Amino acid sequence: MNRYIVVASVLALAVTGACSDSSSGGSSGPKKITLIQGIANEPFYISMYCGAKAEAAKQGVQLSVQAPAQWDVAQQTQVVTSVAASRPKAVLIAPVDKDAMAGPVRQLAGNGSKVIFVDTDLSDPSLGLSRISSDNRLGGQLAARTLAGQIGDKGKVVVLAPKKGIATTDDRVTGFKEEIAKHPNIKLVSEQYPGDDAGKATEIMNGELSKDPDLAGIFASNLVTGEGAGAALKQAKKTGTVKLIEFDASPKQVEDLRAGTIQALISQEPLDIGRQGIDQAVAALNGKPVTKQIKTQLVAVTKDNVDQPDIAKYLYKQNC
Ligand code: T6T
Repeated sequence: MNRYIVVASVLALAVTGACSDSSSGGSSGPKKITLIQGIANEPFYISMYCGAKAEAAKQGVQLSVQAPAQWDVAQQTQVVTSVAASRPKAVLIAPVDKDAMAGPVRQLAGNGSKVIFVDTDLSDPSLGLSRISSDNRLGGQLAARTLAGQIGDKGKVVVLAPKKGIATTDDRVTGFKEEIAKHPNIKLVSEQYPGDDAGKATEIMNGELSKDPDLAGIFASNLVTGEGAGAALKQAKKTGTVKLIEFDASPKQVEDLRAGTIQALISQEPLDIGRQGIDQAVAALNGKPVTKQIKTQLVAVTKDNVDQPDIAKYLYKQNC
């Protein structure tokens, strides 16, 4: 998809958000906050925006949203540069690389914006007033235990993550490997990084499935790599035979869970991450104390519990 079309559509969303979110404010108008997502038009970040938007309306601040079309340092840097120039009072950002985005984030802070990390963050602990995310390492461990249960605690497994250097998925892979190491009859045969690209993930998984026809399980550490892994299993007619555990819970992933392509989803609470991001930004803007680190909930969603009322908040939205 053309990057400019995507960015433009996200900006249009921002304008809508701005109109409905700017109901209150003093003579100088409502405080402006910008959310910079990791990638545009993706249910995890759409849900985060929905949570932030609702909270911004409650708090009387004006929220806009921007995102790169792809999970890409250069594209997100461009977005950050233009946001920094507009000097919003606060920025909620999900940096696409824990080291490479440090410079652009410093630029935001240097221009006077309060910076809050939502979902991903940076290696440099001095940056960001607050960091709000799932406990991703714990999520990786939960994925490994869930996969072990699905494959009878034995067999070959593969782990997929978009790329190294993303704070969240790095932690998920670490947690997954830590837990798998405790299961002597499970062998991690491959760790693959296709980029945040479902097509490439499918290609790589096709190769893995031919290399190891007896593969028992796959852990796809995010929505996009999961989409690719699911497609490869469908092409190879191995759905249900090779057990698939994925992070996230987009409408498409939930559909695949119900159909038996996916055995479990390790789902996050992106709405809550967005909500708490706004709360932390508003606290910082009002000179109130902020919380340096906030961990939101994770849950393993299966075919058996997907319709339980307490699971609904873990299922992602396609629009607000
Ligand atoms: O898994 C989420 C997010 O938590 C991660 O940081 C990047 O990938 C997703 O956006 C899903 O595609």
